[in-house]
Parts: sequence; C-alpha cells; structure tokens
Amino acid sequence: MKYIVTGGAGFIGGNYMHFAVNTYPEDQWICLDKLTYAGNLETLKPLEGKPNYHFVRGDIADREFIFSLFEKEKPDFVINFAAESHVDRSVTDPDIFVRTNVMGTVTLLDACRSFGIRRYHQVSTDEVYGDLPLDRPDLFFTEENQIKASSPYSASKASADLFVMAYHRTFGIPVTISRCSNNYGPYHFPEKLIPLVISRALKEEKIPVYGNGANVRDWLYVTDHCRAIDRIVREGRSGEVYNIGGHNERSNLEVVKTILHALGKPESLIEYVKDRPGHDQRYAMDPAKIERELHWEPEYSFDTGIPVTIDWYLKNREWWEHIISGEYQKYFEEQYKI
Ligand code: NAD
Ligand code: TDX
Repeated sequence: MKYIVTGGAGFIGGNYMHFAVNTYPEDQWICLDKLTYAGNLETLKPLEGKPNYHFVRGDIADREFIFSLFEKEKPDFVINFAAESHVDRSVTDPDIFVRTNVMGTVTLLDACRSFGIRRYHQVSTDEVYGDLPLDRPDLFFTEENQIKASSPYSASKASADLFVMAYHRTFGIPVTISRCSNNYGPYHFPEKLIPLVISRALKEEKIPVYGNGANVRDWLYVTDHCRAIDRIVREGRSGEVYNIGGHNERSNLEVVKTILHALGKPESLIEYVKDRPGHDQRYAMDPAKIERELHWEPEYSFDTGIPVTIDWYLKNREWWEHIISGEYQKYFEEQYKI
C-alpha cells in the first residue's frame, strides 16, 4: 500500500513517520511537507535511505502540485497532519490558517475525489469542541459534542472537519477524523508550552505563564497518538470521528512546576504574563469510543511521559538549539516582550 503523509516534517507527523516507516516496511511512505518554520528535515534524518520512504516538498493548498503528485503516485491512503498549528500565531495572522488548514484540506479532498482513495484520514483536535468550565470536572468532550471553536486556529480546524464530512456524504469519499488532546514528546517545536518550558528552564530563562496558570489541558504522549491514528486508519469505520486522549488533565501551572522540579530549577523562573485572548479554560477528552471499538489505550501517563520527554531534550540539544536561534528568537520577543 502507498501512503501520503502530509506535515510529516512537523512534531506529530514526524513521530508518525518514524513509527510507520519502521513498523510497516512492506508499505510505501511518502512524506509531503511545505517545510514552513515548523517543518524540520532534521526530524526525518534517521529515515533517509530507507527503501520504503521518500520526501517531497510541497504545499497542500497548491492545487496544481497536489493533482500532479496524486497522478504520479496514486496513493491508497492520505493522512493529513499538515497545518498551521499554533493558537497564538492564529491570533496575530489568521489568513494562513484559512489557506493551509481549510483550503489545503479541501484541495487534498478534491484530489482524492479525482484519483480515488481507500481512506482519507484527517488529524484534527479537541479544540474544535471549544472549552469546558473549570468548575465542572465531571464534563468531558465526546464525539457528540457540538463544534464550537474559540480561536482562529480552532475555527480553521473545525471548518476542515466539516468539509471532510461533507465530502464523505456528498461524494462518498471514505474518510475518518481523529480529534486528539494536547500532545508532548520528542521533536516538539519550542513555541508550545512543554518544550518551551524545558528549553528555557535549561537556560535559566523566564517561563511565561498566561493569566494565572489555572487553565487545564489534557496531555497525551505523542507516540500514543500515533498508535491511535494507525488503529483508526486500519480498523476505524469510514465516516466516523474518534476522540483520542488518556485522562491526563493538568493545570498549566502544575505542568510548569513539574518540569522545573524535575530539572532542579527554581519556581522563581515563572513569570505571569498577559493572558491569551479568548484563552480556552479546560480541555478534557472522553476516549471511550476508541477504547471500546478499536481497543486502543495509551502506554504512557503524564507521570511516565514527562521524564522520557525531558530526557530526550537533554540528549538532543542540537535539534532544539538550532531552532530557537534566528527567526524564532524574533517571534519570541514580539510575542512575549519579556
Ligand atoms: P507542527 O506545526 O509541528 O507541524 C506542522 C507541519 O505541517 C510542519 O512540518 C509544516 O511544515 C507543515 N505544513 C504547514 N503548512 C503546510 C502546507 N501548506 N503544506 C504542506 N505542509 C505544511 O504541528 P503538530 O503539532 O505536529 O500538529 C500536526 C497536526 O495535529 C495538526 O493538524 C494539528 O492541528 C493536529 N493536532 C495537534 C496537537 C498538538 O498538541 N500539537 C493536538 C491535536 C491535534
Ligand atoms: O508561553 C506560553 N504560556 C502559557 O501559559 C504558551 C506557549 C502557552 N501557555 C498556555 C496556553 C495553554 O493554556 O499553555 C497551554 C498550552 O499551550 P500550547 O502549548 O500553545 O497549546 P494549546 O494552545 O493548548 O494547543 C495545542 O493543543 C491542541 C496545540 O498547539 C494545538 O495544535 C492542538 O490542536
């Protein structure tokens, strides 16, 4: 079978490429990535030279390019990770989120419609459900929850999900959608909370915490997400949405303090900064459907995944030190002014 994996030079897509190319040597794995600021070929270096892998640089929203790639490769499966993924960037520059996340998805669906596909899989997010109140720990997102996005990022992801389902219903394209909670682990770009805290704490730099740090996220180790997507693509029912999560809710302040303690750094590094506009209060997934139907369960809890992640950042300083120089430094100064 031949797979096109979009966004495979990013955080989750990169981890997925490692998992898939090594687990399924009989399948062909094509990584398609535009290599935006978030894409990094260093992440894919260990796969170079493998006979069942190759990399193609391109934009999922470039119709001419996508159609010629599909004509040439005739993929059996498409797994779409490619996206603009950072909420803060969507607040300052929403346009690119519409282009990549919405138009890019529609372009891939059109190519699937023209050339045929066994399964199109859309990698979506818990953020499409909006947020839950902090004082209702009994509430969780199920697949039946209303789509209710808060940020330009989540609005673009929700819009993409609606197109995926519309193409399934209208044109009969076999599709699945996964909606996962916050990921963490190796190759995570240091603009996101956990790698930002690890990389800055190691340099004894201030750690910016939005608002009072009470917002809650539900954390999943990235390889557990990859295994869940694999299960859905191979065994999930077409036309279905599957939530992915492992019941690992933590407030942002708990996350930051856990990492500081693990690294032996003082809590005085924490600096409370202006809150994110429209900041979602709490995300919490109910993964009962994927557990029941596909017998997936996570291998890591937050307490076992965090030390493994910290260890990776300690052993792979070159990977992230390279990223946080140059362009990223400018972004950081404009975003935080600290
Ligand atoms: P990321 O920002 O680390 O990687 C995105 C990748 O997509 C990069 O390699 C980038 O170069 C590529 N890309 C961007 N625009 C492109 C375009 N127009 N054409 C081709 N490639 C393009 O993102 P991530 O955190 O790995 O997230 C991957 C997917 O998972 C996204 O769809 C995101 O919405 C979803 N998701 C992420 C999380 C999370 O916690 N990070 C949780 C749930 C869902
Ligand atoms: O400097 C920071 N300080 C801070 O307090 C940053 C970058 C974040 N935060 C807070 C905001 C959030 O409440 O930490 C929490 C996590 O923030 P992010 O790492 O930016 O993730 P989040 O906004 O929750 O979105 C992530 O999970 C869902 C991914 O980036 C999305 O792509 C995914 O869909």
